[in-house]
Amino acid sequence: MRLGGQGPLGSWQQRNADATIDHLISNLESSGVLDNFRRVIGESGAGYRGFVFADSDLYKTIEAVAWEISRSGTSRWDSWLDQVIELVARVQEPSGYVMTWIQGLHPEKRFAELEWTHEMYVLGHMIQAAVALDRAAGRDDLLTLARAFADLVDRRFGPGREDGICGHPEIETALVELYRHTAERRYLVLAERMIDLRGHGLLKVGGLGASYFQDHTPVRESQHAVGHAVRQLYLNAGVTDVHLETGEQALLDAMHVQWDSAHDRKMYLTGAFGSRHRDEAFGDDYELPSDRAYAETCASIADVHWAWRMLLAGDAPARYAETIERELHNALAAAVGEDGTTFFYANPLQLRPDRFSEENAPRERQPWYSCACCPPNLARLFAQMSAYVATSTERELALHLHADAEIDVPEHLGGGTLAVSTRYPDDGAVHLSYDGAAPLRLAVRIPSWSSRSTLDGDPVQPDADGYLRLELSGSRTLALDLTPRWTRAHHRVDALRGARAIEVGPRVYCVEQVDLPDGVALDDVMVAEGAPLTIRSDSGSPQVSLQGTVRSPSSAGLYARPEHPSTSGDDRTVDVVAIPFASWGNRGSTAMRVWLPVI
Ligand code: FUB
Ligand code: ZN
Repeated sequence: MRLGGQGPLGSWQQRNADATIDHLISNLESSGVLDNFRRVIGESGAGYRGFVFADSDLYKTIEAVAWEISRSGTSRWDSWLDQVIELVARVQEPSGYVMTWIQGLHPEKRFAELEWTHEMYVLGHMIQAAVALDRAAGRDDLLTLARAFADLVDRRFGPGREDGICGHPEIETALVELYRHTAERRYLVLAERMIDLRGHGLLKVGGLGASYFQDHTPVRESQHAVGHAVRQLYLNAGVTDVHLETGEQALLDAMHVQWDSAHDRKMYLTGAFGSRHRDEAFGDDYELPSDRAYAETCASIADVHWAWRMLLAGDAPARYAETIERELHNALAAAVGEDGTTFFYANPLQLRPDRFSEENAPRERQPWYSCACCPPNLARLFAQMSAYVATSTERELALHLHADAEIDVPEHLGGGTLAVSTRYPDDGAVHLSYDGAAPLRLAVRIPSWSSRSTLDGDPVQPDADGYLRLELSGSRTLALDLTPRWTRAHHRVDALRGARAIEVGPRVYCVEQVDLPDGVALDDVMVAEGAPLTIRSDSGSPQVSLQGTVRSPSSAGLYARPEHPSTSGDDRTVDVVAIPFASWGNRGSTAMRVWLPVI
């Protein structure tokens, strides 16, 4: 499976390889992540730098390199891998333990403050990197180290031993993958045990409350996505993984309840999560402020992981694929600058002109953060993205994401190559061609927003599950409907009442100050209900043009009696251009908004 360069997914992968990975590697050095390892073995005199979980930045970067090796076969980073894996090996204790914050700074806290120390979180990332490297490059040196650490955790916290869970879920999904990779069932048992133990108040919660760590209620009884958003979503990925391996229905039932909570009541239009800066947390149902959205990049990545596992669980693949698509083309696309070396940590849907920069929520993308979880997380996701495009069953090949790609068709479905040629979502035409001897049984997802889809010009309707089934031989062209559309929010979302957003295909659009005439403030621009939207695709991603109204605020001040007019009466029209949210903030620090007030 190879992504091509005509569409964004393939271009993001190329940018990741050309710019992002080297940028990460140089920041691992300058931010002290590698020195943290060296100081444990006396090879650096520098003090510990970064957050307690800084080791995970290295492991995520190794994972990104691993998936890039599997994509392109590059050996460009082989000697870097040799060096850093050898460094980790020297830092690792004979017991298997390796975690530089504990070893170098707080040995007394080893496994003693699991709510904060992130030891198992770091191990989770180490495992994921190690499995990726063995799969991608056939090198198992990191895997040997990761297994030694995992075995230590198993000896200490495995069945019949001490009860312990990590304050930050992540190890659960990693352990299931380690089980899949090694066929050692005890890793699956350990993952399941950690899920069973959660929700019984094992963590000493301090002022945050147990829900911050999802330790307030047993997983199988949980009703709401709550607390720290990344933790909840990684946990859900792990729970779904355990269900996929054990088949336990109660876990999947709980995940359906969680899914509805997170996606039907707490997800931003852009596929972002976490409406509170405080505790980096989910808000209440329908609490979705655009300007104060925290919307951490890692939360959308975690949700991609979870959604993919829900898709594999089999019940409603189109729903999960469409969610992944929303996240990739909006929140996650916007989280990286065109340069591939600057990143957003928080992804609000509105930037006011005078909004100050906060830590983790700056006005502009930054090359790095003191809490640097997001940049390497993006890199590993982009490097791995081809894995999310298609699946196969005994019966058919299912195309979940529309992406320029070449897909190796499994032998039992006829072998050969399915070529998907498309500029989607810049263009709705998806050309499918298959070179096998017999027709390929293909299921292609038709997105819910595509109201008039055609195949070779003839109207088509998907089956009830959202997939169009065809027997493909030779070439055919599916055309998805990219007519721009208005979107409203549920009436309970107070922050969005009286506002509309523009969407085109899977993309959410926004308006930036830089596209408005001089003297027009973005926050004074309003739109008429149902105003006509015109797509313009001169070059690059299509823009949407429309007519708006510039409202001159009345002199009544911030609050006034309802009968007092809110405008000074000299409203005027203005030409408005909307661009994909994915590319906002690439032309300087300018005001931006997704939701436009209706006049
Ligand atoms: O705690 C590890 C990571 O740091 C979390 O996932 C992010 O939200 C950030 O707090
Ligand atoms: Zn993050």
